[in-house]
Amino acid sequence: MTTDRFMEMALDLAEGVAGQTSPNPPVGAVVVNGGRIVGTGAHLRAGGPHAEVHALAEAGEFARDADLYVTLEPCSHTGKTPPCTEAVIRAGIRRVFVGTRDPNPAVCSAGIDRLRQAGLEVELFDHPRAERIIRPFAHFIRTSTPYVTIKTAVTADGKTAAHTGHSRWITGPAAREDVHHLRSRHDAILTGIGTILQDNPLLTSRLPRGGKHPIRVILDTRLRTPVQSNILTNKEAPVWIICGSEAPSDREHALTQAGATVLRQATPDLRIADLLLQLGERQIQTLLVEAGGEVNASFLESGHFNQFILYIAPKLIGGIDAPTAFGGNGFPAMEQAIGLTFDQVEFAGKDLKITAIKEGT
Ligand code: AOF
Ligand code: ZN
Repeated sequence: MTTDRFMEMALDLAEGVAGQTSPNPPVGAVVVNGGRIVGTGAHLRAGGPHAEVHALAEAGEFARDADLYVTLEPCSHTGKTPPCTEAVIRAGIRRVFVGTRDPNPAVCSAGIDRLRQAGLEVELFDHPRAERIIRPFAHFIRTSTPYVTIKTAVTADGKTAAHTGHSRWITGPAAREDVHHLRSRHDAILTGIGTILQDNPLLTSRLPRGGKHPIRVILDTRLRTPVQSNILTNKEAPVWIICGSEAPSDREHALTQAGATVLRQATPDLRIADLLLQLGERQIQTLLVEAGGEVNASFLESGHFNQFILYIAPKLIGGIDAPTAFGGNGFPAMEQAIGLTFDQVEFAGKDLKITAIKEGT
């Protein structure tokens, strides 16, 4: 294995815990002594030991004079846990390879400086994968609001259903399983009351070998969610319902009795900016929007999203009245279009999966 391969391994470890560490970042670490892997670790949950601490514990005495590969700059501050820099120095590590700097202002560069000052050799990779993995954390640290991904599935002519409303299924089994992975890697999933009333979804993550469920969030201005809907009778994950200031209080009572948490906004109509602050306060770092055209449009038109994941099925359905992924009014001219950068293009079975990042995010 070359040195980069050890970093790739640390990155794999970090990717494996994406979605379970909020509000902390997912981080992986590998300790290598004389070309042998002597310790591996990942940050498993906020409040628990950091990735380096797990990897050093596994390495024990073999950490002396060894190299440490860590996807994120080791922390130099005391948070819920003591600084990793001191543990690294104490263990006798000689060289540290860092995937990317920690955007947390309490750490940024101070971790690397501390290690160098103690005489360790530090190499910063600025690795694109390491940067991609902590994008949601970097956004959350900067804005105190979740990193928003809008996901949609369309036919090759851009429709999300037939003109009759029929939509099961647009994409094939591989793409649908990929969506369940996506759900399990998010802290929360959001849909609108329209989707609840029309599709009666569960919004859980259903993977062949299990997966973490996201918190389920419904945008429901007037609290029309039926207490008998699948999302409420299924207790696998919490349900948070966001309503406007004038939503009836008897409905709030009924839904609370049914197990939901009702979060009321200060205005009669829902505001996406306020929603994101409400979710951020509750430590939601990543939000997956799986909704219909109107909710998608409110995220698009307010500009409050970061990533767009598009599954395209090799099918043509046609129809001027067949819905598309974004409703609303739309922007009047091409100069106002929201610019995207295509980050990844891959196959999911027979379907295409395009991951795009909003420009300026
Ligand atoms: C690392 N390794 O595995 C992680 C780091 O409250 P604490 O003590 O858990 O600290 C959280 C902060 O530590 C978090 O905001 C981020 O800056 C850094 N996360 N650092 O060296 C890790 N998860
Ligand atoms: Zn740390």
